[in-house]
Amino acid sequence: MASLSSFSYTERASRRPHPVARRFLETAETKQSNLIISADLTTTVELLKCADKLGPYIAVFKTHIDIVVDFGVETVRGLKELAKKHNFLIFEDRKFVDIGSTVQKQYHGGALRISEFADIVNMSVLGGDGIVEALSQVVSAPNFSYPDERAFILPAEMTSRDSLATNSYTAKCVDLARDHKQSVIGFVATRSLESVPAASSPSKNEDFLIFITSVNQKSKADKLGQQYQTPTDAIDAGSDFIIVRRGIYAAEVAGQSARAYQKEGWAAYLKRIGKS
Ligand code: 6AU
Repeated sequence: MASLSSFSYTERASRRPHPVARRFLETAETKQSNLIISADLTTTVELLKCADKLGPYIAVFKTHIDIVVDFGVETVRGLKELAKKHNFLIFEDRKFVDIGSTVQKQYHGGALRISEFADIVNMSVLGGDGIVEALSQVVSAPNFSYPDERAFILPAEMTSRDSLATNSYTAKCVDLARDHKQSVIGFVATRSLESVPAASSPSKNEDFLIFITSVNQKSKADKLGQQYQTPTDAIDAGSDFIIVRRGIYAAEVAGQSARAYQKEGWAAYLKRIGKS
């Protein structure tokens, strides 16, 4: 994978990556934010309140839509309106993991209406490449039509202690992404995946986005095996977007905390591209 982490988001966007990747890069640059808030909230009111309050500081709003107890039309409408109002993208952290024909129904047209509101959603490739193929087919079908294109990312590593998503699994994710670059735009990982010994070689203009989760300014771990790194360490490790949940919620004033994460993530990015 060619190293593009020393280029600015704008430069990378201009190299004609996948249209969804381009929107992520352009949004980050416009908002001077590589911050993703992980909104693990369980009611529509809480979810929308969080999106409205933290919207100004973030590039992306990450949902776990299957934990919203009163999910419905209003949830989807509210998320879409707020995404427009604050110019952020939506990442549904659904981690699909079933056979192809099942995930097609879970993603498009199911009760959670994921294809309707999520710019990206992630999937685990535990069952092989059928899942990637299945979801790629959905978004490239002629009758699949939304104003903006959709794409997928692969959790290639996990931040929990003793994760099994390592070595050959991580390498397989890179190979699958290369085989499906018309729909896969990046990885959830703990670092840049450039040095992963994949079976395939990087293509010329390859630019997969790296989303590093489990980012926290103060904590190093939780009691259930979660392991953290700071925003600066995450960006230095090759992250394009940092995902934060408890680091922001745990603060007394979530808006101020989100601003602090935004600032640290952006400063680390400017340093990485040699502009600070
Ligand atoms: O900052 P936290 O620990 O409160 O929350 C981290 C968020 C949660 C997890 O479901 C998610 O990031 N996550 C993921 C994702 C985004 O796929 C992968 C992973 O390896 N670790 C992890 O925590 O919403």
